Amino acid sequence: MTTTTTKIANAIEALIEDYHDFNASYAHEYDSFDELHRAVNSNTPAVFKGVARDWPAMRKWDDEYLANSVGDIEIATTPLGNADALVRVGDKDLLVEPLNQQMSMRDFLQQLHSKKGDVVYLQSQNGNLSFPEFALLAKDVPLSIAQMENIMGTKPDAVNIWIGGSESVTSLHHDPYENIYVVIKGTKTFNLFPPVDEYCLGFEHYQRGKYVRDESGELIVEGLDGHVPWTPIDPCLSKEENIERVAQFSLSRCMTVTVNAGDALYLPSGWFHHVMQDGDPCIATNYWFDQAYDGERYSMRQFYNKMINVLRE
Ligand SMILES: O=C(O)CCC(=O)C(=O)O
Repeated sequence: MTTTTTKIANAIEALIEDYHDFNASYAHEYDSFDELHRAVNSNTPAVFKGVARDWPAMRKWDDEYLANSVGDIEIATTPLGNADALVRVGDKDLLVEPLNQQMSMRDFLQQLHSKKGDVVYLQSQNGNLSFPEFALLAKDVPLSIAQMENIMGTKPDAVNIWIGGSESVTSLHHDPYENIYVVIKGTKTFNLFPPVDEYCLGFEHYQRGKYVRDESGELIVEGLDGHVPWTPIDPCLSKEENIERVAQFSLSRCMTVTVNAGDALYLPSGWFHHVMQDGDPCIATNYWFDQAYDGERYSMRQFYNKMINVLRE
């Protein structure tokens, strides 16, 4: 490192330390969305207890109702529950997308409960709750969160439904959305890192890949063109193991938040999240509101990202 890059690295490390000194390492809890503006203003995660308690979905969404209300759907299929995750192929890691398969809701639930063979996860992340195949389920949840609409001044960009089991884990990533994530059945556990910890996560460019079936029906990885930035950090490993992967990880601080059925998590834009689940099945809906681009936050994050890239060159 030159003197200048050492000075930049020192300044970034001081920034991370300051952030962790001034911010709680736990998510605040509230009883209603009336306090949502506090969390959104400070861009910090918060749990809203029992806010979905009276949603019809909470009492209606059992297997039989789901199977009778929904026809064919697109399901992410992987060998180990690792959709959009790094997979070692030969001597390198690829960022591998799941195989998307059409199946009926009934077959999907059966496969999910069997815990045998391929791991299936309804996680299409494309605003699926507004699609015709989910029209009946969409009547059982609000199609927006009024308090968030007031704060953001817009409707959600996407409303998604997620149905999975404990084998499925969502690897560490971040999104440009303000996220209201509501658990209907089961439990979700989020491992969260603030945007300032980007420096600690050691993003690198990985070749893209996808799961396909070979002639025997086995899921295998096929390489794709193009590379994407991704982090090798895996919160399921110990801190020491992650530090071996990225030395700067020692400066990071993980906030672990458990969200139970009937509760909602406000997951602020730009926060890195790794998600695990329990429940047979675990069901959630989430509301993605586009992040704000005015003010300083977005521009400062772009600048920070560029500074980190300078250190990597
Ligand atoms: O529930 C999950 O598995 C992932 C959720 C997620 O990544 C998101 O809401 O942005």
